[in-house]
Amino acid sequence: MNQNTSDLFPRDFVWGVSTAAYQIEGATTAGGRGRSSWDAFVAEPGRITNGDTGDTACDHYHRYPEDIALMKELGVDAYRFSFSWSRIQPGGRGAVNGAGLGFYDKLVDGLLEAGIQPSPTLFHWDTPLELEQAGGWLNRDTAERFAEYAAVLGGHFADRIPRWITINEPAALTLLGYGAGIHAPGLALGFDALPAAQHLLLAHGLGVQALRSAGAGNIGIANNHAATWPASENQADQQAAGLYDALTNRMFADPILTGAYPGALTPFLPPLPDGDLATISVPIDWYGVNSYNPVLVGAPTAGGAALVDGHALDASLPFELRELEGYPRTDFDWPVVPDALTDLLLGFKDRYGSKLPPIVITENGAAYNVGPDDDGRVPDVRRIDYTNAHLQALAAAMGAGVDVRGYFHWSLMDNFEWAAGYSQRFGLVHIDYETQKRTPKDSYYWYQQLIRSSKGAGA
Ligand code: IFM
Repeated sequence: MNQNTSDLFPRDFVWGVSTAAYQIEGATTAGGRGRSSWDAFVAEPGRITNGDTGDTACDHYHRYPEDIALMKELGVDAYRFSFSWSRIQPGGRGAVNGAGLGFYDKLVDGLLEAGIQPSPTLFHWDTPLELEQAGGWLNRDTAERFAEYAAVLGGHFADRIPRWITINEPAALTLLGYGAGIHAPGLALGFDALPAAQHLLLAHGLGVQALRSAGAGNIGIANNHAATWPASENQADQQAAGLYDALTNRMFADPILTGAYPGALTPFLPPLPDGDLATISVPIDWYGVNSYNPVLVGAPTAGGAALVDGHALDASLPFELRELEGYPRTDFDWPVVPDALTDLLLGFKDRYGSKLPPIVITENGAAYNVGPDDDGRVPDVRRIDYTNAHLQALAAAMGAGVDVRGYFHWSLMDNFEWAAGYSQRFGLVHIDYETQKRTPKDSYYWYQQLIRSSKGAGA
């Protein structure tokens, strides 16, 4: 199985794993780190399953050498992590915190010594709290502050970092954080959340410019995408699915790749200042796709509710997520539909044509909550099946002409899954949160073998 799947990828394909700062680092008060929107959000009662917080998480801040060793053994080419803005600029602006940069110096140097390409995301949702309290991403100033932060990171790391990602999943932050109130900062503004999208887009464009001015190259963004299927042929369902697609898939991709918003969103968007779209669509070197599963969308039904991971959204929304029946489900209740990844990528090729740069899969994976058995082994065979099937679906898209350069599995290790706390395990490495013991799962060894075979190194 491994051998066959690995044969489908070119020798220079980049194999990686992904994580994010707030989800793994812990040590939220160490080294002069400031508070972030997520520190404040998790402290609000009822926000997170079991009242979990990222205070300790995987204690990666202290255990990063062990985690680098695990990645070296795994054989990945690249590691996607994120910088915590609050470690670098505790208040989100101005003076740089040397201890914060120092942590990432050690991480980056350790990765380079291990032969792993550091591939950081500048911002993965943990907005410095002072900026959040000043309006966060609803405030245009946050985009300017992000540019300043990007310049700091570019200036410090350009000569050591071979691949950069500006922002992770701005659509998720806009819609879940400002639209639905499920993520930090917990605002349920509905369509009034959309200025946050504009400012995140602007931040991306300004960030690309700041990184390039500092000498950094090979820059992309990691956007979340789901193949969006209308619930039926009827016009109301088609329209609802079209709007959902515009909001979740096209609100960021279209302006970045084509310099224009999808027409369906115009009624909801405040006018943009002149020049913003040119900044937003500044060329990138590759486009990152985070994708897990497709969605089935229909027109709202009486008494129906749009659901995201068990959270009911505002019932007055002009669309509704429907149950995709007939597919296996992960333990997070996400449908497993590998072909949807092929579908999604072919859709990208059709929609954006020559405007689409090479793609990198910056996240893909699944939550299966399997722990060690009596022999200490973690037999997470469903993760292996999920990943294998998605890699085959990816290869099918590549075979049909989509230029994909790399795959980063989400995630290296179990971690803090946002509103779901520690209840969902996405890792190739199991974390015992009591002891912080790391146990590579069967999927880790499977991925290791796949990478070796793909590089022609055999068993
Ligand atoms: O854990 C998240 C990650 O932070 C962003 N993309 C989706 C993952 C799984 O939900």
